[in-house]
Amino acid sequence: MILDEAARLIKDHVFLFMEKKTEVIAMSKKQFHVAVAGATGAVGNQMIACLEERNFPVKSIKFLASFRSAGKKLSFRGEPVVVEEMTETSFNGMDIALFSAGGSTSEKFAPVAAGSGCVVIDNSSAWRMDPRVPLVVPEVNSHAIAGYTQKGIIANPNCSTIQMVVALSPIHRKFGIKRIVVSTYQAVSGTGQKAIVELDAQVRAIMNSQPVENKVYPHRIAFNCLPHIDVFLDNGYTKEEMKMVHETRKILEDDTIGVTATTVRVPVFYSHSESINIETRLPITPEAVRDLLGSAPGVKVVDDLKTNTYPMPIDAAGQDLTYVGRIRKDESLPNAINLWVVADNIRKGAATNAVQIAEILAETYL
Ligand code: 25A
Ligand code: L14
Repeated sequence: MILDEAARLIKDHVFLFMEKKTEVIAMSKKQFHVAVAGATGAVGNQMIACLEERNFPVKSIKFLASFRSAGKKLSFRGEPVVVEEMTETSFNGMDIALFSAGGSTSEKFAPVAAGSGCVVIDNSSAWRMDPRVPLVVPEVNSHAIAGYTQKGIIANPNCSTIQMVVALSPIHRKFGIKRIVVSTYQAVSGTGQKAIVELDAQVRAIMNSQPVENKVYPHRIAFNCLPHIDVFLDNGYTKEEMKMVHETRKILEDDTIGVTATTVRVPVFYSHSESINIETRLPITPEAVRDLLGSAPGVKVVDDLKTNTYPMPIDAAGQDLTYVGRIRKDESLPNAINLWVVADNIRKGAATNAVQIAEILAETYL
């Protein structure tokens, strides 16, 4: 009894001490005025969730979208926040803006925000290849964030590129990747909220023998695959495929890497999957890759054939890690490996990556 009481007292004391300590840390931590542009969209929604979950040091929050959503109420840390229409003056007094409102919106408003002293972390493709704009995946090239001062903008890479470089960067550093051949199996959520609604509606219509409508994609996506993501370019590739080529080289800071991609839309709601084949300069084995990725930041190896264990979109959805499995030798070439890589395109592929960048920016540079 007495011992119990003593244990409780000690516990209370330790608890009190810990509480005091957290208070001191919280007080000494800088806090920031944060704006989320495109707050009502599929990615914006998860950006808000990530800021909450990761306890980002927010002093004030502002949710921006188009006039269509102005006046709508969202919540942040349990408090209601009214969505405002994004205008030229929205960023006055803000420190950091997370953008996910489409390419043309970013093109117009990111420089406006940066001009008013607010650092932009942009999720669109508008600024990614601008040499004055760092393109960042924190696990791979967080040092590049320092370059934000040139334009006040940091670009978040394309979702398919992010998960690929998280898995391949450790391999590239150790074995030198010569060439990447990648095919993607991309979820509809990449296209935004309207595509999530379209897949859902088409599946219901088909199961109920109703007529099927397609407005977002040029063909039905339910029970189908479309080898077509973003627009077609003059070289016969899609823009999504060429983003994977150019962005991978920029992030890995190596223009000698050959990349060829086929990007495919599949009827999955969340998480992109990728079949990746790499050829390396140095001899490589599946065991070495498994070892290396076993301790790589942001990666989880899920690869146990005996129990039919491999990464799948339904398991990756809602998670922040990049899952790698089916690691095996390409028997058609001397130094080559095949892998299967899966990650949540809205979380690590967009929102989580952007908030991770914001954390480093806030902690180290602001
Ligand atoms: O322009 P792009 O690059 O081609 O981008 C296309 C779409 O891809 C998504 C995003 O869709 C975008 O619209 N997206 C962009 N980058 C992405 C990425 N990296 C990405 N998806 C994944 N990964 P979304 O619908 O999920 O998000 C759009 C958000 O942007 C806000 N927005 C749009 N135009 C804006 C703007 N904000 C400020 N200024 C502008 N000019 C948009 O807000 C949303 O938050 P909203 O208020 O326009 O939409 C809220 C709801 O209204 C519905 N809706 C959208 N368009 C229309 C509409 N309703 C009627 N008519 C319309 N024309 C939607 O259902 C939305 O939920
Ligand atoms: O970030 O899946 O460049 O339709 C644009 C197209 C994200 C995914 C980007 C899609 C993308 C997207």
